[in-house]
Amino acid sequence: MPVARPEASDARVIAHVDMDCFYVQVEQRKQPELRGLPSAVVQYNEWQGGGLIAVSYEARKCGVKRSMRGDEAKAACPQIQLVQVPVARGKADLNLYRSAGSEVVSILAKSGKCERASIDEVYLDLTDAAESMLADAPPESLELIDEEVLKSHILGMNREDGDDFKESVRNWICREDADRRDKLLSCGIIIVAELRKQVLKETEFTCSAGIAHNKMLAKLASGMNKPAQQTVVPYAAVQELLSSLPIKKMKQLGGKLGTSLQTDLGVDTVGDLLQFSETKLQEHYGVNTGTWLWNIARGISGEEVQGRLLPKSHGSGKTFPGPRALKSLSTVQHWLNQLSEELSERLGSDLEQNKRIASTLTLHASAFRSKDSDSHKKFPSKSCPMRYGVTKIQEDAFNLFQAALREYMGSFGIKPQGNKLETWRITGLSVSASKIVDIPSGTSSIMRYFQSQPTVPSRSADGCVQGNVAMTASASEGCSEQRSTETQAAMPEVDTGVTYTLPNFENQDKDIDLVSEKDVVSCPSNEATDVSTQSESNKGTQTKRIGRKMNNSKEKNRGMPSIVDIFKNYNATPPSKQETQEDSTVSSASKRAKLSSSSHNSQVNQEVEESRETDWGYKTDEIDQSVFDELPVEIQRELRSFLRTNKQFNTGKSKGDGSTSSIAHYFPPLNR
Ligand code: TTP
Repeated sequence: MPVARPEASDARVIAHVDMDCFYVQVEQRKQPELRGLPSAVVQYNEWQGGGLIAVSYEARKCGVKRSMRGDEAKAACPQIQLVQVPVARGKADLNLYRSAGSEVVSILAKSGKCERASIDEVYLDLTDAAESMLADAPPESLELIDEEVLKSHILGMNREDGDDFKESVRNWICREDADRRDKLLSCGIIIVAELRKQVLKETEFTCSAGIAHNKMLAKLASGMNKPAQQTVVPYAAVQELLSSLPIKKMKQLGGKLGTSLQTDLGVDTVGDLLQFSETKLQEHYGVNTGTWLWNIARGISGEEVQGRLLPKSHGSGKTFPGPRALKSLSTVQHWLNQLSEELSERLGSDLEQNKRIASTLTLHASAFRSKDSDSHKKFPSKSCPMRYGVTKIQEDAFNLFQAALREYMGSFGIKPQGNKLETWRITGLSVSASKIVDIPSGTSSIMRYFQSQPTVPSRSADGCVQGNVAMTASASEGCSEQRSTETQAAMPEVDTGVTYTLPNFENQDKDIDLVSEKDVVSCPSNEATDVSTQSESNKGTQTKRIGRKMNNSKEKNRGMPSIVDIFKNYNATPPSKQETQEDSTVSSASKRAKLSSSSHNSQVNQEVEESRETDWGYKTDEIDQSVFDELPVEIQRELRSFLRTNKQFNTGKSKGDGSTSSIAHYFPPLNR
């Protein structure tokens, strides 16, 4: 079967770097006496020695597997050292591993475009670096080639019997007659070997890598020779690699789509797909999926390495297997509170360190119904706009859960807590924050910042969120993936901290590995679900919120809340330490915004007005003029007139004395 020539992207040099038995290495760095010993990281000790989540290569040699419990691992390998994963709030605390992953990312990111794909995986686009090397110091001109380079596994490399392995690698890398693609790959091999050595030197961690012309092939290759090795896929070796690759081993084909390919089309390996035309695959699986399948059969993937060092979403999850399944609303709420607390903490750090905010909160759960013939019915995932502050996240997460539960139970109805006829059990819960965006500088950021604080969703008598439950494309995040529910179920606990991009599929429901369905529970006062459309969606709401105080100039802004209204209701006094710890700093702003939003109650408004003098925590005459340069003219005008009525406002030039205050000072989260 002829293989179509890939696009120009085959001249790219992409690496996938994957840490070896990562959590074990992190623990070994903490306790160096564990190095070289069979060891594993476990969660929980109370049942059969806890579940293994990471296993050292020494322990793997003794037959220890990740699927085992601690007791089983000890039976298989009596000398195994089990290290308990850190625990906080009754669940695994992965912060140690997350920051160890960040150390690695910061080293790798110096080499080119870098995408953090998970807690311990990174993609690098090394094309520019490889091209520079090829131009300045091509491999054949090098007198000395590092040993680490010579240990590389090059797929399809010809080697006569008896040829020295390293010598063969050297010859392959230094071929003068190689085509440009292979020459670029050779440069990639040298660069990646150097990077891996650097990572080892600076972090004490070993990693493995795949080097190829695209992300898909690089990822496949990185797992082929572990630990501490690198594997290369030259263009000429692609067909052979894919012809023997079981279809289910391919990313995104481990679920229903892979099963369908096996049973409906009799496809066992990725290479088997070559026998089907693009049209045929499209007929079966839709246009996008069909084309994607046709491409992967040929090793073609146009997926770009995204310059992203930070996670695309944050999540906190926990599973409750077997007898630990949750069966009452109060225990669900307890765990949602713990998970929300962790999520809020991470959102707070992200805001503080990276000036990023998340726009969507999503609740996922796995469940079963005890008296159910349709026990495989999925528990629906629900999303709503993100409100910062731990109590708000807890409240929203629980509301989302109840809305989802109501839908899940359908005609069964939700049995009240304590009722003996309870018909549901929760085996996994997770809350995640997605659609994370940078806070842009300037006023619009401030407006969006406040606009993203919707009012509290109202509740019905049964405590469920009111509003239409509707599937929206914006909430389904077709391009992002978190560890699938299947994976979560296999894991004692899951960190859903990092997401990465998938191709867009037309028939998402064909593959269980893809994003699970997500509905949006519309919060009555703010139905925005997408950052880009959020301000549009908020117009009505915001107009209502401040309607009582609108003047003509505000009306020109059609629904934009006046910055004066925000300031009026905003306590700029830095939050106390206690507040900072317990509640993201956004919450104090949010509390004010919320107060404003519920200002239909004139008494509340009156109180706000009365307390303004005391709440207003900075001296208006200390505001630097330059602050206003960041604002649009009409807002500058509005704000000036407000300040004039309160204090004498100096309309002169900026102080320019170095003590310049910034607008950020009035917004503690930005300031801190
Ligand atoms: P992996 O990269 O899948 O595995 P690993 O680094 O332990 O081992 P390998 O050398 O084979 O790549 O996962 C990275 C870390 O994520 C792992 O050390 C522990 C954690 N993890 C879980 O907590 N649960 C899981 O189910 C998986 C797969 C990983």
